[in-house]
Amino acid sequence: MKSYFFHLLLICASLSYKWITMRKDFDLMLSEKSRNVVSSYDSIRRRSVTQKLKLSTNTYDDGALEDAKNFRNDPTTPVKQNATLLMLVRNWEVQGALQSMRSLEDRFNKEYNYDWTFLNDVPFDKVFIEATTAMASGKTNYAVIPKEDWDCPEWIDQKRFNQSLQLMQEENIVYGNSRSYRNMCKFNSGYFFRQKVLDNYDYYFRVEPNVEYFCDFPYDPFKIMKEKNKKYGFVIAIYEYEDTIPTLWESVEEFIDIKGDELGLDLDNSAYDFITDFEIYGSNKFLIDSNTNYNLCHFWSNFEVGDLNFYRSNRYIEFFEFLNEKGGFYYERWGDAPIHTLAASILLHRDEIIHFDEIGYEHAPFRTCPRSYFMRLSQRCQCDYSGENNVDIEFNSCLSRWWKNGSGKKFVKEL
Ligand SMILES: Nc1nc2c(ncn2[C@@H]2O[C@H](COP(=O)(O)OP(=O)(O)O)[C@@H](O)[C@H]2O)c(=O)[nH]1
Ligand SMILES: *[C@@H]1O[C@H](CO)[C@@H](O)[C@H](O)[C@H]1NC(C)=O
Ligand SMILES: *[C@@H]1O[C@H](CO)[C@@H](O)[C@H](O)[C@H]1NC(C)=O
Ligand SMILES: *[C@@H]1O[C@H](CO)[C@@H](O)[C@H](O)[C@H]1NC(C)=O
Ligand SMILES: [Mg+2]
Repeated sequence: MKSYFFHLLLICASLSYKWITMRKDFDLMLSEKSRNVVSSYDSIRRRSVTQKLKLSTNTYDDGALEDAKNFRNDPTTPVKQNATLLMLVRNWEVQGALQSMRSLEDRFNKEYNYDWTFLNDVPFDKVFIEATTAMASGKTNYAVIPKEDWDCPEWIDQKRFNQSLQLMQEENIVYGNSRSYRNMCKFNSGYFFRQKVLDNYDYYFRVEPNVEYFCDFPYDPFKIMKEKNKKYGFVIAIYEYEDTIPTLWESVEEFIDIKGDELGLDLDNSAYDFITDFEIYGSNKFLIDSNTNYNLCHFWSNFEVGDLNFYRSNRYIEFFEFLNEKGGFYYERWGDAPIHTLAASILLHRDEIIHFDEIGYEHAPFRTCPRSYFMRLSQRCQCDYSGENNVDIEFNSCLSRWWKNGSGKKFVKEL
């Protein structure tokens, strides 16, 4: 009994000795590892290339603001494109607007100082104007939308409209009972680009309240649009709720039949296959619940960078007016996301649409965060790339369809 106890003691002692030495090796290993990390990422930090300050609004250094001013006057400050950041927003959303601005300014615009343009169906109040002007690094524009570009048109049958609101409410369709949401969707589909305040610009970058940009922008998206001749840029593509657009696709097919030749549409070189391909592939066996030949894929338009001249074109205006006359913005609840997507996929060459792979972004409930470890480090990303809210390769994302049928990833097409 005694020797058994003694043995046990010995075993314990030797085990804890072993544990202590292991622990010591581990610490050594760790510090060596972290030393390696420190030096191997020096190139990413670009300390030797640029001395410029990483200004963030939570800085405690008063002097930082002075340095930032110097940086802005630096003659090497990047060239600006003919573009504006654009937000349609309500006065009471001011905090959400500031949150989005803070994020985009720090991650991108503080180096470029692009103008901000704010649109509203009622006049902006003083609090909104002062707070957003203070937050912006560039000039700010505020414009009120004319009633005829916003309100429900007179030719809409109010009785039928009322019934539709009622029915969609009963079916629990998101914003199904909202009149103003319909005005907003119609405005964003057919009128935003006709606002006088935008006449001075070629490109817009749509921003919504309460969104977040997770990474430093590695480039100016406007410059990419201009130099690569892109007309529409997106980051997230998902499936639309069919209940909001029951007759949209048949209207689009009718438009193609009636106007296609006259407008010289070239569906073979467009992204038509992106919106009509139903093939299930990869590991995501997602059954698309569509009753038409439209697979319901749409670019999530709360983020978009676009060429205003595309919307101003005869093609787009004809497309919009044709659909508007159907009344679906009110009798159904057509969103601007499927409208922009269908237009871009039918009216443009597929190479004129770009997926901005490097931009981390969130509009609840979905986000996109770069999967590449290197990219996340080099762009100082702060986002969780795992989990199902990072939609890119989840079942409800259309991104793999874009890779396959857009101008996207070649290797997927070669499978
Ligand atoms: N001025 C104004 N902006 C609106 C109105 N309704 C929506 N918006 C804006 O339109 C965009 C989309 O609306 P939001 O409520 O975010 O819809 P969701 O993103 O589809 O859930 C946001 O930028 C809103 O601020 C409205 O009645 N008036
Ligand atoms: C539609 O509904 C509104 C508000 O509920 C009501 O004021 C209006 O009279 C209704 N119009 C018709 C034609 O039913
Ligand atoms: C910017 O774009 C608008 C609209 O296309 C155009 O009228 C204007 O001349 C452009 N400005 C510059 C400086 O190129
Ligand atoms: C789209 O994808 C389908 C299915 O993989 C393929 O047959 C078709 O050729 C693709 N179209 C384009 C334009 O890439
Ligand atoms: Mg929103």
